[in-house]
Amino acid sequence: MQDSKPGEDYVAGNGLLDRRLFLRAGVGASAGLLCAHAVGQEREPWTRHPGAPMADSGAPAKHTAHIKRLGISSQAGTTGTGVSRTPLEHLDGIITPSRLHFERHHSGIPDIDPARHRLYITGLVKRPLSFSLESLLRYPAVSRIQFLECSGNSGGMLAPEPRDASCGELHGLVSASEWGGVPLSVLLEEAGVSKNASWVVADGADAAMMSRSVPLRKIMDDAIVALYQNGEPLRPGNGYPMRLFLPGWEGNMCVKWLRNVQVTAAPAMTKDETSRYSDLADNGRATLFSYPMGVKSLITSPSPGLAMGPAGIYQVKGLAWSGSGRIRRVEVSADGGKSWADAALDDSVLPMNLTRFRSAWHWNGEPAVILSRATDEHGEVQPTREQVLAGRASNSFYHYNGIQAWAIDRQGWVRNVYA
Ligand SMILES: Nc1nc2c(c(=O)[nH]1)N[C@H]1C(S)=C(S)[C@@H](COP(=O)(O)O)O[C@H]1N2
Ligand SMILES: [Mo]
Repeated sequence: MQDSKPGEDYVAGNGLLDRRLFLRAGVGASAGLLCAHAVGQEREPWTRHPGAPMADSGAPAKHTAHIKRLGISSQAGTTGTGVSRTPLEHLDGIITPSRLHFERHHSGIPDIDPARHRLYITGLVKRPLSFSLESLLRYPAVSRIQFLECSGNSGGMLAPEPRDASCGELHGLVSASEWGGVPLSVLLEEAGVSKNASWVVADGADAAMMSRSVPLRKIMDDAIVALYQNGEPLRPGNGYPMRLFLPGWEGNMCVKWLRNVQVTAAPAMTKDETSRYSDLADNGRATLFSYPMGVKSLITSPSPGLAMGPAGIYQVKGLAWSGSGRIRRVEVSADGGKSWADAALDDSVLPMNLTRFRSAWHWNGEPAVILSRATDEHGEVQPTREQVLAGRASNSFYHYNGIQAWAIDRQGWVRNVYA
């Protein structure tokens, strides 16, 4: 790319550059990307004395203390009945550090004694069984990196006027972890599932005793009783000592503090599946169960709260995911959706996981609207906000996966807009 100017690499309107731009050697010098300064000669004070001792647990750098869960809110009169969100705009890669995984509790975090906790398998089985944590640790296990998304994530995008909020505040009810544990099929096979069984009802050991019905097909396909998250035992807020994990399916079915799996012939219509999570249509009908989360993407940077610097070359990066499989493609637009260019996907494109995408953009310092649009391996394309809202009842709330637009003004401030 000797001597070439950014203009020669434009692949879509308003300065979008070839996605491979950042991968080429010498891009810094040739594309005017240099932000580095000349090498200093002075020896810094922290190089003059021995550093701090070891610690028995790691902690983030004190200078990154602003990177914390966002928008923590609890129902009036409670402290643990609500949500905390992942600060998506401050993270890179595809794994959410466990300390920043979003939380959604219907009645706080139970203080479970792992020695007393049991997982029961009951109902339409030949041998009802119970498992301690210790016994589960002896079963064959698997681990996979997969996302978890609350079906209420991005519900704020239904507001008639665009909310003035950050990427994490709007969309931070999604996180991804390496989940490790025992396939539930292994435990059910040991219990011996009866022929007339086709559902299970899973419930948790919290005060809400959250319970959901899950089709047996999904359970036998890829459900796990998760014991590990990012290599360590689950954190209490995410289900310690064990939770149900259903890859790609709405978060509320991934019952935390899993206590009972009752095998049944039909869904139980529990309070947690009749009072919530149905999708209401404007013709008065409802889709009772929507399980896999839709194909979705977001630009995490630039995004509100991360002000731009001077005009020049920027990395546009974000996340894309689909509850039905792998992400095949992510396109980015810098002209409000008039033209699009393919983003580069990081190496790890895993089924039912967050995929990191990146693009290069030459911002000319003028107002711009940037968007991303994902397509999954089945050809499902992320809908626009308008398409998501079409046919929905005005009080319908769950499963929002519309295209997100961020507007950038001349000062470099970024805000949420409806494009
Ligand atoms: N027992 C129990 N399981 C639960 C919940 C709960 O309140 N109690 N919340 C559900 C909801 S609505 C979501 S979105 C996910 C959130 O999981 P996390 O807190 O680990 O992010 O857990 C689900 N499992
Ligand atoms: Mo949820």
